[in-house]
Amino acid sequence: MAEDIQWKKTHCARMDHGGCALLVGVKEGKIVKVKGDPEGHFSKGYICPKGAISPDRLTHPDRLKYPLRRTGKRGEGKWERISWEEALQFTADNLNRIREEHGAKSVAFGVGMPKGLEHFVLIRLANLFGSPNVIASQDVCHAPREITGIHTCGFYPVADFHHKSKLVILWGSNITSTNEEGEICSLLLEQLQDGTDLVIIDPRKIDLADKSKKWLQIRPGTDHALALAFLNVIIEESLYDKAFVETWTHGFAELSEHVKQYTPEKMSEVTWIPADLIRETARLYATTKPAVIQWGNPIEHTNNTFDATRALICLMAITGNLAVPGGNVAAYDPKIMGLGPFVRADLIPDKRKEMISAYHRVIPRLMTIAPSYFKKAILEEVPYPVKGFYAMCSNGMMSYADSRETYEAFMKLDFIAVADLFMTPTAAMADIVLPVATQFEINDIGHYGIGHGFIVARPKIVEPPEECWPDMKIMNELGKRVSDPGLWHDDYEEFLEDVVKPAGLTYSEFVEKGYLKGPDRFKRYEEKGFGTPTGKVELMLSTAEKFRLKPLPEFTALPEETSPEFPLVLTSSKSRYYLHSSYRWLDKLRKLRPHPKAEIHPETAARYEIADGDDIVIETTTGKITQVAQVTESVDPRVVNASHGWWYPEGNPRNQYDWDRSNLNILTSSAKLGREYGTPNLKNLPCRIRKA
Ligand SMILES: Nc1nc2c(c(=O)[nH]1)N[C@H]1C(S)=C(S)[C@@H](COP(=O)(O)OP(=O)(O)OC[C@H]3O[C@@H](n4cnc5c(=O)[nH]c(N)nc54)[C@H](O)[C@@H]3O)O[C@H]1N2
Ligand SMILES: Nc1nc2c(c(=O)[nH]1)N[C@H]1C(S)=C(S)[C@@H](COP(=O)(O)OP(=O)(O)OC[C@H]3O[C@@H](n4cnc5c(=O)[nH]c(N)nc54)[C@H](O)[C@@H]3O)O[C@H]1N2
Ligand code: SF4
Ligand SMILES: [Mo]
Repeated sequence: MAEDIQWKKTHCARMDHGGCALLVGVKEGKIVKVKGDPEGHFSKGYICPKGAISPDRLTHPDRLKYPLRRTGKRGEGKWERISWEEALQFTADNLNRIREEHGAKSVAFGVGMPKGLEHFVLIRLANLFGSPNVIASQDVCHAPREITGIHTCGFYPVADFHHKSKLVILWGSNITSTNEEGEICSLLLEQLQDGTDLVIIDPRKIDLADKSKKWLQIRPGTDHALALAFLNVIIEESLYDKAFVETWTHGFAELSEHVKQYTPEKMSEVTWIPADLIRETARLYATTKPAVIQWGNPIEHTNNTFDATRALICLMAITGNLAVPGGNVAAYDPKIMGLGPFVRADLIPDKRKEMISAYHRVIPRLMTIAPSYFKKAILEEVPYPVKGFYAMCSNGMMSYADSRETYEAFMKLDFIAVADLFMTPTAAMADIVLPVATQFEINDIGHYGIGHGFIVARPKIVEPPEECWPDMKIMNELGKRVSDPGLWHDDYEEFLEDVVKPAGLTYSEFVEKGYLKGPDRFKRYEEKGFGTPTGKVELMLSTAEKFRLKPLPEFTALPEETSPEFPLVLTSSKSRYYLHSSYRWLDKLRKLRPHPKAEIHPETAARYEIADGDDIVIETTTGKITQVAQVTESVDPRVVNASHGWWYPEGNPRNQYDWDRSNLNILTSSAKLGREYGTPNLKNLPCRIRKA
């Protein structure tokens, strides 16, 4: 039997940021097995349980297979099957009508976590349609790191796992569960085996804590305070890289003076980390070279994210760990098509001034709209009304902060089209639902535009079922009906050719190679300076006044005020078994993690008379939800670590599949946003719990 399995190579996708090289076994046109490819350049045979189960996404009986049009009231769960021709024309007619009545910018285009090349085809669709409004999760995902990086040192400093570091700090990054940015956790595990030291900064005792030299159990949402205390110690004790600081930084004197106030003792009260441990860790980071900070998502989950990311880059710089092998580096792309030409940014020159966020004066270079500002435009018509929405790869009902507000906003929209592979709470709110072909069923390119300097091939393995279309094809055909048809391809697969053509390759030649990686280049500043106005790392921002930014990173107060009524602190983390809101419908994954778990300490459980496995109500000033208590010593007694992304595919379709029962974002609010990125507080929320 094994003999008639044909093994094909591709890369994993859409279970996290993707990247592991896979061998996919096919028999009679069906995928029968998936395993890690030992020849994989980055992953060398690694595969996680999600990756192994990933073909089950394709064969679920309830998968969307035909275009659907709403027949009942919005959200009522009544649909009729229609043809693709009708679906495309109905969508195009609505988008064109709204553009005529209210202008192109009153149609917004939504994406979620970047999943594949369609992400950039969607931005192109928005540009060609004439709308400056692409709604994305960037406010809480990577924009703070990337764009603060560009303003501070001219590039996005990614962790270089391709060269050996003496010390790795996992700062709010649970890489063995999340494989962040496809920075394949196998590369890190290899280094650890090879003697690299590890420091963990996490409110939870994550798996790797046992392998770490130090674990700093930080109070959620206080990462900026900790980073400032590190700066204080390193500067006070003269542990910084003097030659680098003198030649290559701007504003060191001002930073030194400014961080004097953030003593380990004072910041210990804020962060709950003992002052001695702060001192020892700062010393360790400053004196071990090269040392790298793998910074995770939680540093982007409060309205202080600008301070946190600024302080972290200052740390990388003054310790001489910026742009060196095994440190935090600029990644250079291989010779492929640039993003600007791909999305036809030239066709929408006034985007910066016209986009919704221009009104809110977000940081320059953030080119997508934070969901909270998008909802303000729908509900309050500020700065202008938004009436239409085309969303793909995105489940805003679950992933945007303040879910009840999201519901209200979606109810108020004139027209919503959603492309997905399953009927999600967001798709359930649409007028038109478009069934997509996805990973293993489409030719795709991974990691384009992600900033890590490589792309991976994800060739198609099997045919999609029934009437499922690749997103790229849907948009290519819709695009011809809502914008100049001459700017779209005859065959959507030409988008793949466009990307790799500058490398002198066809898509199939690229597939043969498997991946393309840009050159390793270190200390490029020695030739050209840093890409900032001063040509140096701007510890103090020279553009602060011009862009109304803080010149120096600060700690002023906790993201949310403490309150006796809500005595516990809420945080969350991603599940190793799911991607955000996706795939709760897969039996094999559901068996591994059947419920949304909320971790609480045994003391806390005892205080509230809660037993392991009890349903508990978690409540903040914004709302309440139910999750399942998991009693564990891995969290502080003052902390609740809840699960994100939970809805129930088996739930009631008329209630959007019980979207409000366990959804973490019912508890978050978009009332208080960080000005630079429009980021809400997802961490450090005062909360209370009780047995349900
Ligand atoms: N409170 C809280 N909120 C958060 C976060 C958090 O930690 N806490 N995390 C934030 C982060 S980092 C992110 S990136 C966002 C993620 O938010 P989203 O991107 O909205 O969430 P996902 O579940 O990744 O994906 C959304 C949808 O994409 C669909 N999908 C999968 N593959 C395809 C495909 O090929 N084509 C199409 N059309 N659809 C597909 C899935 O079925 C799913 O319904 O959430 C953010 N929201
Ligand atoms: N399995 C899986 N993998 C994923 C995803 C997924 O949903 N599931 N999502 C993908 C996406 S879009 C992203 S952006 C990445 C995110 O990847 P990560 O950054 O690794 O994601 P998280 O799990 O949100 O947070 C990482 C760790 O931070 C800890 N933490 C919580 N609050 C705080 C805090 O306030 N400070 C600090 N220092 N630590 C804190 C959590 O306990 C957790 O262990 O993962 C990607 N990979
Ligand atoms: S770690 Fe991510 S890329 Fe690798 S197999 Fe698992 S889901 Fe796929
Ligand atoms: Mo993300």
